[in-house]
Amino acid sequence: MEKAILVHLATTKKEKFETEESMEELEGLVKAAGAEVVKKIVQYRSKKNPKFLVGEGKVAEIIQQKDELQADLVVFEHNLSPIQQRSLEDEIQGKVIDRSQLILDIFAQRAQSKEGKLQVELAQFNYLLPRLLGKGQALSRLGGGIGTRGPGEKKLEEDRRRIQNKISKIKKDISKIQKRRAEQRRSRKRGITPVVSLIGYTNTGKSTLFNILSSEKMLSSPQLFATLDPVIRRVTLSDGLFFFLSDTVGFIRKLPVELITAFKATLEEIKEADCLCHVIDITSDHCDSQVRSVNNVLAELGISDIPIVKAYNKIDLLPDETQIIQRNTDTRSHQVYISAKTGTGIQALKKVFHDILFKHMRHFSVRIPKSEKDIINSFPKWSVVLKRIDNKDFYDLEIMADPKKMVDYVSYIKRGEVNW
Ligand SMILES: Nc1nc2c(ncn2[C@@H]2O[C@H](COP(=O)(O)OP(=O)(O)OP(=O)(O)O)[C@@H](O)[C@H]2O)c(=O)[nH]1
Ligand SMILES: [Mg+2]
Repeated sequence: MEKAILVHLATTKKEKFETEESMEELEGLVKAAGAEVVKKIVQYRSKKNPKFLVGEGKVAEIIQQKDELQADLVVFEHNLSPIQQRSLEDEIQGKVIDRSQLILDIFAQRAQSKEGKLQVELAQFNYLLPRLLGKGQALSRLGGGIGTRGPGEKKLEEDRRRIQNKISKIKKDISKIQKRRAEQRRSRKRGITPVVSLIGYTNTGKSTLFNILSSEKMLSSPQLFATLDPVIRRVTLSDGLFFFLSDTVGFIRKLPVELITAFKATLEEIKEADCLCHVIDITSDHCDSQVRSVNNVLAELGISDIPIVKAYNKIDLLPDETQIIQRNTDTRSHQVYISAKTGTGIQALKKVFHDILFKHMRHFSVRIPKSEKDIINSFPKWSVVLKRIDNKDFYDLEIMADPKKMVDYVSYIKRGEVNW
C-alpha cells in the first residue's frame, strides 16, 4: 500500500477553523484511493508561497518526514498550480498531488458506466492540459534565447494537440450518450410510476438504504465515493403501490472544477425526481456542514420545488436510539430517523414516501370489456395497476388513480369515489 503524507495550508481564519474537518476528509479520500496516511502536516500562514504554496521551512520538514517514514507521495489539501506542483516535485524528489487530482483518481477507479468513464477521462484531460503547458514553459526556459524552442517542446505541442483532439471526441461521445439517457428518462416519465432519488454527502449510507429498500445488492462501503453512477430500482410498498428509487453519487465540499460537469451530469437524474430523500449521517461530527454542502449543490442545480424527505441515518450508533425513533410518529414533518443497517425506521420512511407520492390517489375497482383495447392499454399510463384479473370477456382491474382522472371512466367503475 502506498504511504502518503498529508499537507494542509490554512491562510484564512475560516480555513484554520476547518483544519480538522478538511484533514479528516482528505484522509478519507486518500484511504478511498487505496493509500495509507502516515503523517499529517499543517501550516498556518497568511500568505501563500507562490513557488511551493507552503513556506520553505515546511518543504524541508516534508522532505525530512518523507525520508524518515519512507512515504511514497505527498498530498496537498489546497489546490496546487501546475508550476507549484512541478517545483514541489523537483524539490521533494517524489510524487506530489493535490486534492483535485486525488478525487479524479478515485472517480477514475470507480466509474462504471460508459458515460461515467468518459466524463472522468474528460476531467482528467482538462486537468492535464495546463500542467503540460507548465512543463512546456519550464522546458522552453532550458532552451535559452528568445525564439528558440526548448528540447521536447515540439513533442509537447504534439501531445497538446492530441489531447485537444481527444477532448473534442470525448465531448461528442458524451453528448450522444446523454441524448440517449434523456430519451430513456422521458420514456420512464411517460408512465405514472413516481421516482425518488437518494441524495446526500458521501459515506452517509445512501447505498445501504438503497439496498434495504429495494432488496438489491449495491456496493456499500466505508469508502468515500463508493457509488458513482446512478442506479435505479423498483420499490414496492405494503399496499402494492410502487415507485422507482435511484441511488446517486455522494456530494463533497470543494469538488474539483474539472469534475463539476461530470458530477452534475450524473445528477441530472434528480432534477426529474418526484421526491428527494436526503440521507444524513447523524453521527458525523460534521453533520451540519455536510447538510449545508448538499443544500448548496441543490441550489446550484436549480432544484427548489421537489419535496425533500430528510432521513437521519445511523441512529443504531446513538446511545438513545429508542428515544429518537419516537420522533418518527409525526410523519408530516418529512423527517425520519433511521438505521439503514438494522432496518429501524424504514417502515416510517416508506410511509412518508407513500404520503408524498400517492397523496392524490384513491383506490378503484374497474371492469372493462376486452373489446376496449385502447382503454385497457391506457390505464398503466396514468394509474397504478395493482392487479389485473382475466374474467372471460372482461378485465377486472384494481388500480390507484387520481379521482379527477376517473371522470372519463365512470361507467367502468365498480368501486371508488370520483371527484367531479
Ligand atoms: N452503523 C451504521 N452504519 C451504516 C448505516 N448505514 C450505512 N452505514 C455504513 O456507512 C458506510 C457508508 O455506507 P454507504 O451506503 O456506502 O454510503 P453512501 O452514502 O452510499 O456512500 P457513497 O456512495 O460513497 O457516497 C458503510 O460502511 C456502511 O456500512 C447505519 O444505519 N448504521
Ligand atoms: Mg453509495
